[in-house]
Parts: sequence; structure tokens; C-alpha cells
Amino acid sequence: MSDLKALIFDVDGTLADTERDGHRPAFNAAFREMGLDWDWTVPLYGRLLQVAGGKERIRHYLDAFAPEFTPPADLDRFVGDLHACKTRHFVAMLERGGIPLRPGVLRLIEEARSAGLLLAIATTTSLTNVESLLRANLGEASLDWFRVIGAGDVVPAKKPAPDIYHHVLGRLGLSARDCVAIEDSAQGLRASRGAGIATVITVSGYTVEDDFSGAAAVLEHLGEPETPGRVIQGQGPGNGVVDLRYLDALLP
Ligand code: XBP
Ligand code: MG
Repeated sequence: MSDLKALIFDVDGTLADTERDGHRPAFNAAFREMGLDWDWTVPLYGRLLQVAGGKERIRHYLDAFAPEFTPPADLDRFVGDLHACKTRHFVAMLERGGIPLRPGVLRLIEEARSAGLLLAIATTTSLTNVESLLRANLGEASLDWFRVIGAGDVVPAKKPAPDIYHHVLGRLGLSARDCVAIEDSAQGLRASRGAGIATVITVSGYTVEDDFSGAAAVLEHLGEPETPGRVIQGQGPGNGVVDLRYLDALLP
């Protein structure tokens, strides 16, 4: 060891299982606050997740599920205001301590920091959400643990486009061969593999049925010594606990 120079984490579904009981109720709270009678149920939200990005998801809902709704003349502003409202609700939920990190996330981050690896984030979600999630679970100082946080609208084409990973690699000054990505969804996998990065999947609530062809391995979660993660596909760590030695061996 080790050729591995950086770990790049996705956020939603990977650092924390945020979608069903985090983003979804935050969208619904924003709809209520803005006088809309829309209800994004658990199954409907699963379908809406096909479109990454909250603003893009609202637009997709309008196009595909709300033909009777007459949008205001300034659609960009309407969607922007609605999404900002949703972000406020989501951040308030995080600040109440409502969304914990997934098993093994902190353990792996600590191992990487001790070994001097770089840490980065490549996500579709808004920067405010990432910072609030880190702050709420790991404290203010944790924002500096990540050399690069690539988030939200920093690239115009969101996952499954590889742009966010290209952006993060560029800012890290590393090539794809130096890094491993941790993702939870098929869209995230397409983005990371599109940038040529070896990728481990830890499935989340909405993504268990996704097609993960091209992943180095698909796991239940990153695992803790007392609660190892089940291997779903591919070559997992022998003891069910993802560590740097295991990730290093995945590099091309
Ligand atoms: C997940 C997303 C995001 C979140 C909502 O991104 O697609 O859109 O669902 O967050 P990732 P925003 O898995 O890449 O972290 O409303 O801030 O977009
Ligand atoms: Mg994700």
C-alpha cells in the first residue's frame, strides 16, 4: 500500500440515507408552505428519483405528473423559490439531528485521514445540504477534512453525467486511477464510471433494485467490525468491513 490517493464520496444515500425520510418530507413541507396540494408519496418519490437534482426533479414532476397545474410565467423563479424553501426545511431537519451517517462512514473517513489520503465529495445535492449534514453529524471542523466538495449546480449537467467527477478530479489534481468513489445509485455509478473511477456501491433505501453493472462491488453498507456489511455483488471485503487495504486493491 498504497496507490490509493483519494476517496470520493457521494452524499445522498451514501453518507446518509437521506431521500425517503429527509429530502422527500422536506419537499412536501415546502409544497404546503407555498400553498401547493402536491404530495410526493414514498412510491412516487422513488419514480421521481430518476431525475437527479431537486430543481430538475420539480420540473420533471410538473411535466410528467401535474399536467393540470398552470405554472407561473416566471417558471425559473417559481422552481428556485420552491427549492430554496425545501432546502430550508431539509437543513432544519439536519440541525435537529434527524439524519445520521450510515454504518462505516465515519470509521472509513477516520482511517483515510490517519493515512493522509485526500477526501472529496461529488454530489448532485446543494452545497448547503452537504455542509449541514457534515456539521450536524461530525462538527464544524469536518468541513475542512474534505479537500474538494463538488456539489449542486457547480456543473450544469448533473449525474448520471460524469461532469461532477471530472470537476472533482480536476480540483484534486489527480487522475481517476488514483481514486475510489463510493456511491449508492445507478445514476451515481454511471457518473463515476463515466469518469473512469473504480466504484464501490453501498445500496440505499431506493436503490436496491438498481443495475450496478460496472461496480467493483455492491455492498449492504461500509460495515463496522461488530456489524459487517453483506456482499450483494462482486468481490467484497472478506470480513465485511471496507477499509483502505480493500479499496486500494480495487484500483486498475
Ligand atoms: C441526490 C440528488 C439530490 C437530492 C436532493 O444526489 O439527486 O437532488 O435528492 O437534493 P447525490 P437537492 O446522490 O448525488 O448526493 O434538492 O439539493 O438537489
Ligand atoms: Mg446518491
